[in-house]
Amino acid sequence: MFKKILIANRGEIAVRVIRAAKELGIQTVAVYSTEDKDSMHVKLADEAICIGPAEAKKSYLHLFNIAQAIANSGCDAVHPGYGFLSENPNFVRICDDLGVEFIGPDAETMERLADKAKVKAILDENGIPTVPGSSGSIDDESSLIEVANRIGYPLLLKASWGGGGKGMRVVRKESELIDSYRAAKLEAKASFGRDDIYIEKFIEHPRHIEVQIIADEFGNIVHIGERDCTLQRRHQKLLEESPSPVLKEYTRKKLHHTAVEAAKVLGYKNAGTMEFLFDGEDFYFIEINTRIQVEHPVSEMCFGIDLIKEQINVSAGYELSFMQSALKPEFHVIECRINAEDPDKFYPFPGTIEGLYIPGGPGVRVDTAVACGTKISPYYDSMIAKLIVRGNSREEARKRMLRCLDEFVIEGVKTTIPFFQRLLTTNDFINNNYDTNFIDKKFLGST
Ligand code: MV4
Repeated sequence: MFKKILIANRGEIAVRVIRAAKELGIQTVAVYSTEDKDSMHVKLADEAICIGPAEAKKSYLHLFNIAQAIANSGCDAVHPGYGFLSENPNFVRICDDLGVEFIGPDAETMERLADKAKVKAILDENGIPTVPGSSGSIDDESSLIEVANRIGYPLLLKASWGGGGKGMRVVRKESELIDSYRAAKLEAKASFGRDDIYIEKFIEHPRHIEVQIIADEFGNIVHIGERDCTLQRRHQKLLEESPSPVLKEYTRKKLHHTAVEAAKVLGYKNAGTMEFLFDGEDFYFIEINTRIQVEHPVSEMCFGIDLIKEQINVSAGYELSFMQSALKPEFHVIECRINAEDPDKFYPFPGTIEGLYIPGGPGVRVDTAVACGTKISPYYDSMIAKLIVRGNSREEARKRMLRCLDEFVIEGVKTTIPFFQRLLTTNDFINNNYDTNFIDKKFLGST
């Protein structure tokens, strides 16, 4: 087993990884920007190394500074968390060159799977259902028109190397196609440095459902159920739950099986997530995430496992600690992302936490790195805490979440708590009557 892990991240995910490592008897090294010198992840780690000033580009994203910290720390493994360098194959190669294990997929796999158009084409050839669209990226404007006519409108242009909705354009009629294509290309180039675009049929009212998988080096691949992440705002997830309240048992089993098959086809190792769109009847693969995600605790609480420990285990070359047959979803779980934001406009609202009471009690988990006096920095994302609750039914989990939101006290900054209190009491949430457009179109429009 590893002796010392460096955590190349900050905030609640750094704390989460430090806790898992400690329980495994592994020493921990935090890295931090000057802005974060008093943060919880620095306090909780056995050692801490400063990697630069506040701006992420000069610290948490700075390959050379982090490489130096890795070399100086004497660690034998690195956990990247999510965001920052977690999906950067060059960072994985740096770890390789330094002789330390990157906790995640290997560099070649990470790079190969970053091309979403390519991944879809490969899965399609192997019988995995994907959204109808182009096979790979579109090379020129004449094939664009040809493919668009074959698929039909409305359609969606997506950046092959993209994420977060950047470089995405809905096209409703042929007259808009070329202009939208050129605009998507420019946006993709500016955001990701590559302007490859692919086309999909636009699914107007999907649910966004993802399947957690984890694979070891012995060929064992298991799924840890699905997470319904339909409730988003500007491609930022707000609330996630498991199991998805809209899947019938037959479809759910087929979805899980499909996710595991896709992981096999792609030769995937370590923890990953297969994202699907569900249109009420069928599901379609859209992309794979090669990192641990923000919402991983939803699956952990549903199944009673520890995904970070399993990631560390399989990266160290051990077998997964459980088989598929041992995994049973035991609870309904809901997670709310509590952000320091103006709850009506969803603008970041940095400031200092002057007062804090964190809810507790049975079936409650709060992943956070804040305490009284913590400054929510404008330099990083505005998430203060993940509030995760479980119940024996969706209704019990919903009521427990409302109880916890009521208990939660965060003074000094505005938060998304009031938003969730309204959301969780609307009939559309209670009755599962929503799709990915819900927050943008209906919910905020009516308040
Ligand atoms: C889609 C889609 C509908 N049809 N693809 C958005 C981010 C990326 N992870 C996948 N996304 C979507 N892809 C097709 N073919 C709907 C979404 C989508 C979405 C779109 C608009 C506004 C909010 C959204 C939230 C989740 C997913």
